Amino acid sequence: MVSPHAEGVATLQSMTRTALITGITGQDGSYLAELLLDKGYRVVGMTRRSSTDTRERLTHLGDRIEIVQGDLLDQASLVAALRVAQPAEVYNLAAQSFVPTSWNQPVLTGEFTALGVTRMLESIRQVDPAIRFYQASSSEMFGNITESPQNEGTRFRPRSPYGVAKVYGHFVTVNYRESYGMYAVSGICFNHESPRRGLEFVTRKITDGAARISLGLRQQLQLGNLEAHRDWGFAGDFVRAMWLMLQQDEPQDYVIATGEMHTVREVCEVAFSHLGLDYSDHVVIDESLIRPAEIDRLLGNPGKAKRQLGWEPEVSFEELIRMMVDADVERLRVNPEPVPTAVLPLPHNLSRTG
Ligand code: NDP
Ligand code: GDR
Repeated sequence: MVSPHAEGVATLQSMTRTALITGITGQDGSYLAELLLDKGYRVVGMTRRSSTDTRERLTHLGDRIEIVQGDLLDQASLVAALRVAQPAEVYNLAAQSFVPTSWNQPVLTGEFTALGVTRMLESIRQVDPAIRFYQASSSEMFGNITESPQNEGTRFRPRSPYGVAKVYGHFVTVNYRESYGMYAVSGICFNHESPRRGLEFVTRKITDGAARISLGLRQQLQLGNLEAHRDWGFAGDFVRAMWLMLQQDEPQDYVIATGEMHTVREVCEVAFSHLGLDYSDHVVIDESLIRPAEIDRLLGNPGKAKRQLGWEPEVSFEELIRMMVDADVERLRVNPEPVPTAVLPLPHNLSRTG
């Protein structure tokens, strides 16, 4: 952990700072906004125009945050957002973040998740190159792993259009740091989850499914590869690392992970047993959910973040899954909403959303 003194000093320094968060309506955006508000920041979130309200994860923050419109596809809107917000720090969390969708919409994924990073970096260079920049990089970049656990020096061999796009975003961030001396860093984050995780991602799909089954709202849960191994942590812990990365003397990239690996099957075991159920009575394998190119195992080595940032995760794997199950049971008890309409499978089984 960072020493109480160091954290206190950094908090004081940041009291009047403004942060611009892209992707503020997403899981991480909501936790990061909370963290920065607690530290005394003025928080401005960038959202794209939509015909429906996407700010569900932010309602509890009321008018404590400000919103500016902008889209990663439109550079002029990014320049305008920076001019209006005048941030000292930009956290670029916006992306097309669901891996299966990236096989169906590879070009759009590249536009958002790869070129969107360059558009934001160019906009910063134009408006105020002193702005500190955080890029949300991903363990998906490691793909077909060459060593385990993975660290900052491990080779990238991505296995999906999403992973490829994130590699581009990662290297262009490094490049702007090296080319222009900008404070631009990349957090190579392993999977992180929470009760606010999107319903199509596997942990939330399982905790929501187990909660529904326990309440008699459904009987079965369809899943893909139960043997996939991932290093899962709590999103609330991970956003602390993002902030710490922008408070250092020198800009550097860090792996953020728990250093523990579990299988999708273990997520099922913990979630269902927390509700007194046996997952094997309810989980069925749906071949269409198996990915065309799977990553079997990902395990991070957070040693550098621990040593240099004083960062450590505080929520264990079991605590995380139980927290998510409890939140889903509570939510569905109050409002037993129907299972969302399924998305029709397209050829090659590549379109199934969760
Ligand atoms: P989410 O999918 O929950 O949120 C993605 C956000 O990006 C949403 O706010 C979405 O807005 C926004 N967005 C998408 N496209 C655009 C666009 N063209 N212009 C502006 N905003 C856009 O992701 P997470 O919070 O889970 O993840 C945050 C970031 O971290 C992502 O970049 C993700 O790839 C990366 N990451 C996540 C990990 C995880 O385990 N959660 C691990 C490693 C990396 P809208 O509400 O309008 O859809
Ligand atoms: P991931 O997360 O692809 O790692 O990307 P996801 O939860 O979608 O999948 C994790 C693993 O679970 C297996 N799996 C299933 N996945 C989904 N979604 N639905 C299923 O039914 C299912 N059954 C088994 C998958 O095959 C996979 O192996 C997340 C995203 O947040 C990215 O944006 C981020 O970069 C990475 O984590 C790190």
